[in-house]
Amino acid sequence: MATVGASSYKNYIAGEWVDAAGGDTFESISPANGDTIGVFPKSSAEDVDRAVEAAKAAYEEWRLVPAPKRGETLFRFAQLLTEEKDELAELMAREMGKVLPEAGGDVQEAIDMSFYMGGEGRRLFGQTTPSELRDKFNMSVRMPIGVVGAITPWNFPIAIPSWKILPALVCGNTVVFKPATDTPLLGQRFVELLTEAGLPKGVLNVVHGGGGEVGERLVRHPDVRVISLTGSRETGVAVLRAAAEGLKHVHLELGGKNAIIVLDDADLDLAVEGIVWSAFGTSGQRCTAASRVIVQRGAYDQLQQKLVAATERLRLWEADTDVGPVINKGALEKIHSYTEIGKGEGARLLTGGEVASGNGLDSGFYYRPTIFGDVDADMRIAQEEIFGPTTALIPVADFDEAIRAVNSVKYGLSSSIFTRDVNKAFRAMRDLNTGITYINAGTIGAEVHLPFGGTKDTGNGHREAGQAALDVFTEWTSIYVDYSGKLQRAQIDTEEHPSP
Ligand code: UN1
Repeated sequence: MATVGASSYKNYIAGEWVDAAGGDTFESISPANGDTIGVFPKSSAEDVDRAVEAAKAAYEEWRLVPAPKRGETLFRFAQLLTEEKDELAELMAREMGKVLPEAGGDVQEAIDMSFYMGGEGRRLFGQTTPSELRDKFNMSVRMPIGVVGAITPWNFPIAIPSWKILPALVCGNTVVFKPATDTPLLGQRFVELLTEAGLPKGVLNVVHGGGGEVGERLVRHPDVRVISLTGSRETGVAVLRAAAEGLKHVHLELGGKNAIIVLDDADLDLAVEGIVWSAFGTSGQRCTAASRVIVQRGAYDQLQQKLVAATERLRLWEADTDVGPVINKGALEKIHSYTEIGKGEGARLLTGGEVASGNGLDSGFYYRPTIFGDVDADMRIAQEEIFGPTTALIPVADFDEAIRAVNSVKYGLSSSIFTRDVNKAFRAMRDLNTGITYINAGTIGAEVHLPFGGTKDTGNGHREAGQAALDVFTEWTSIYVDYSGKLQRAQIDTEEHPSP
């Protein structure tokens, strides 16, 4: 694997690559082997202020570019991403630790989003509707809002920026982007390619650095009208509080504690494949990862045995890796602390439960795929987000208890049910309180043209992706055109009902 070398990178503000005003830097480290990927500006409020000023100035022109033309920039971006897909996937494997096929999927998601949102440039539909008065025309039109602050996580370092930045741009907003400090080079490449696709100066700016300085200032800056954040519940609450005084639009995509239900009548081999993919794909570091498996007692023993066997076949070392490292040392420690918590709560550790070493893994942050059995639905390992390759098997008596268990957590992102009973499948679609539900598939793998997001503490009622994303990045203007040539007062000068 080629080494990137510790090159230095800069912020991108008003079309110029610039160092942080304070001159501080931080390093991006590969979770696979500890290599330094690059050195990045550790920015402060001053850098954010400059970027917001640039975005604010660029907005006045960008909002007037016809939306289909804004969309064409996204089509070019999709093309560039396609050309660079392999290079980006390899970089992602190094900087974030995702295994190559999944890294390719992450980039593909951004390509799909770019085509989808590029097409929105020719839709952005509003409504026309009859007036209650004669010779009057009514319509509602989507309008851009202004400067958007996009704060993105490291787990989908190309896909998630695309979910926020592309709809923001096609709607006519300008953007200040703060990529995660664990994946700044991927954020940088994202901005370079989008710039190459033809964005005017100032329309997209990137400011590297931590949430405490860069994120905090973005959220509080009076000229930032919209904040879109994917992160933890705690960060989401802090952002909402900080944004309250400025009455900003805040879109939050937060935690998950997603569950797969396996009923007695399920195809168990299919269920096992779905669980392995959902629990251990991306080393369990997806908001949609399945960290609970709720199994009807009749299937429990067989499912447990098949699942443990399939999990123990997963490979962690370099060639043909199935499961990559977790993002950093802190994550490794947190994941292991939950193993201790699970043991302490009386759950049965069936496999894993330790840091993986040997085979060249010691210089990275690898954790063995971990399964707990005989877990109660109210244990901490079944309630709290772990964000690692750990899942909990929860035995239940029947369908109703399974639904209650899924809904017993504070989050509501993704859920799934394996059953051959169509009636139960439809009841599950109605009764599972999550923003995403799968039937006979795992909990991961959302497609870009459907709304993405969750209920309860997973967010604050918004969705990204699909048409729903447009609601985050536009405001409605209702327009009334009176062509009667006289004053017509709504609700007063309307006609009587014609008599029958
Ligand atoms: C996330 O983990 O924040 O549904 C996003 C999926 C992906 C997106 C996950 N397409 O698994």
